[in-house]
Amino acid sequence: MLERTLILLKPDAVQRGLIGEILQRIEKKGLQIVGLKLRQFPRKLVEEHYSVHKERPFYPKLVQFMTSGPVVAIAIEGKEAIEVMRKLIGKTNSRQAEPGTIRGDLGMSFSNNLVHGSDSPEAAKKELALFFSDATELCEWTQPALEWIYSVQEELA
Ligand code: IDP
Ligand code: MG
Repeated sequence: MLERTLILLKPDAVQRGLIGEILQRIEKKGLQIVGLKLRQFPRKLVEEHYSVHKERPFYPKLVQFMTSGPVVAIAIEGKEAIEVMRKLIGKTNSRQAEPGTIRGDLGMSFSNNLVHGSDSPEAAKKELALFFSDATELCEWTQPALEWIYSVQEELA
């Protein structure tokens, strides 16, 4: 019943020294990190990741931005992790994103909006396979606080 999602800390988050701040928000929420790496990802991989936006006017600049420096790729696990992370991240345009969200608290830009989060189970599956193609990079483990983060009887039955 636990779900996985792919999160990227975009080059602006890395360059602005916000890796720790954003990871802390994810951990504090009670989501579990099952994969984590920092890398300047190849253009081909980024193009494939954003292929749904291929025809959009912002696509070339988006690919350029996402390959301009190191990115942190994170595999996250939790109940309804995809939706929970999308809420934590906030609206795409950081200026419109609600206070309390990552984009709402930390950003001012539409394009340089700090974080990517998969938007559906299909997207999560595809994106996790792209960024963690080697399954040994993902760890199977159970956080000790799991039964305090959730009600075991109500939520993890
Ligand atoms: P999302 O990241 O909130 O899911 P998407 O619509 O999937 O937003 O767009 C992917 C990324 O492309 C955004 O996070 C943002 O960096 C960039 N982007 C999307 N729409 C625009 C736009 O209208 N102007 C500039 N950048 C955009
Ligand atoms: Mg998207």
